Amino acid sequence: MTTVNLHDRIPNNVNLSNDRTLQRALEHWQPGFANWWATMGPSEFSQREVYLRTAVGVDAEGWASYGYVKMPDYRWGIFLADAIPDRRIGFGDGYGQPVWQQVPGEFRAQFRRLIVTQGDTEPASVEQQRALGQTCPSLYDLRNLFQVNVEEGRHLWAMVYLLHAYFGRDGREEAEELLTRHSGDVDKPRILGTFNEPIDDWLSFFCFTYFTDRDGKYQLKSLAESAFDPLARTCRFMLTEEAHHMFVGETGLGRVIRRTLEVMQATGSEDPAVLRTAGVVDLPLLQRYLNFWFTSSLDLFGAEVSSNAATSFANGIKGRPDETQYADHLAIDLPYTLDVPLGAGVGHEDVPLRKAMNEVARVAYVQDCGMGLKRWNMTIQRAGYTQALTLPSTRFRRSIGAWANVPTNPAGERISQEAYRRQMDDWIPTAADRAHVKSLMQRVVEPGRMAGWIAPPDRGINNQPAVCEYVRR
Ligand code: BYC
Ligand code: FE
Ligand code: FE
Repeated sequence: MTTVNLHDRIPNNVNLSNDRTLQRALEHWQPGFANWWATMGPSEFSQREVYLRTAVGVDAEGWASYGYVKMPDYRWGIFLADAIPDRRIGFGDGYGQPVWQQVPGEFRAQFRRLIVTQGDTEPASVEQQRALGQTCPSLYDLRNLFQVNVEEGRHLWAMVYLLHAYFGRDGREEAEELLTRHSGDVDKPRILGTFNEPIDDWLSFFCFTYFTDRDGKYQLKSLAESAFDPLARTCRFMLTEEAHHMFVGETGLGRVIRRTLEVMQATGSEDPAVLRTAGVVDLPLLQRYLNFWFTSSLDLFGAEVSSNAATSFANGIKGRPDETQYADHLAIDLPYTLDVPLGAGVGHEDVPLRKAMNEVARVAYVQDCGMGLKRWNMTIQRAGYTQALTLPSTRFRRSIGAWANVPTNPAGERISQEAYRRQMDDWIPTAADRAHVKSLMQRVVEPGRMAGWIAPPDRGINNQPAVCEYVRR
């Protein structure tokens, strides 16, 4: 295993102290990061001690150490998964050749664009989530929010390391830019759509960590296949952190549902008005939140037909998630059938598989999204109710790709623009929905207490009790 230098100014397992120039460049970027965290991160809580895990190694067992840390003192660092000896390119035209330790000049622009896009999402999410601490439902949830935030900060470090180490001056400039674009900024927004959507309440946060961090999982899986080995190794390690983010989303939404079911049983009512008065989230409202964040996150995979994706695949830049599951890693000349708008209905079009790689990843993602819904629906059924949560069609409410701005209902059936506009309030959160959710967002910070709209977690963090002073003064 590579050695982890935790006591360097920048913790790392890349032997940073052996490359003085790089070390100095990153140390030069570091205060900018600290300043960004202090102004755009959860700064209100900078003096609190938070029970956080910190990466201290990269092997599967025991990479994490838990303890109370003030967030500004968090040990953000550079961690790459261990190199796989004699690793070979796993897909595309260079299949079977040795992987690269440097970026080939001809692919530099493409790599830079992907790394910048990936890097841009990480601080964006911290910016989106920065006010949530004010309305946390419990100290357990507050701690999880901060854990996600510091790790997204570390993911930014991961991409900045690659930019500094492999892209020279351009890379250093891009690293600066990552701190100057801001989520929702009218002049300098973040690159991808979802990362400019406000996350004002915890229901949105749980949907975001369920759906949008899961896009992160699939994009990182694709980049973990890359022939550029430092990128692959970085993404492999990031994936180990990502699991917790999706856990926060899945268990968060699961706890919301459990609490709603308790109140449905106690009141003997499924009427949203009754449930709202009782201070919980009715399931139709939750469905609209799911619809919103799922459809927004679908756009993050790019267009169904993409020559960017084809070139990236051909050149070994970006593979498919879990590339090893396929028998054929060249994917030449195979057709892939897509649903496309045809007249007033839905038609089919065969495109070369390589051009459809965004869609291949999206399909895997949608299937993964479905797992949580299955579990939640089981809970609902067991409680004796017939309501079920669903994922809308991938054709619904899209802004990118073949279905962009094509009006359909959540089942994916074509409808008129007029009908689409008229029924939108049934499909995505209304102003009244948001106002209700907002009214529930009261800060609960007494150890052991939980807001009334969410059930307590089954267990605590790192074998600690569920009720524990996870954040303290
Ligand atoms: N919004 O050829 P296409 C995460 C642009 S999440 C705005 O289909 P391509 C995280 C696209 O850039 C994971 N623009 O694009 C989660 C292109 O623009 P240009 C983030 C969009 O390249 C939670 C044009 O449309 N990682 O880590 O095949 C918390 C044509 O599209 C959008 C990555 O995304 C959009 N939604 O695919 C924290 C991985 N979609 O170049 C973190 C790196 C597309 O023509 N990025 N466009 O000006 C990529 O792999 C690719 O850039 C994309 C797009 C998959 C995003
Ligand atoms: Fe991330
Ligand atoms: Fe994440």
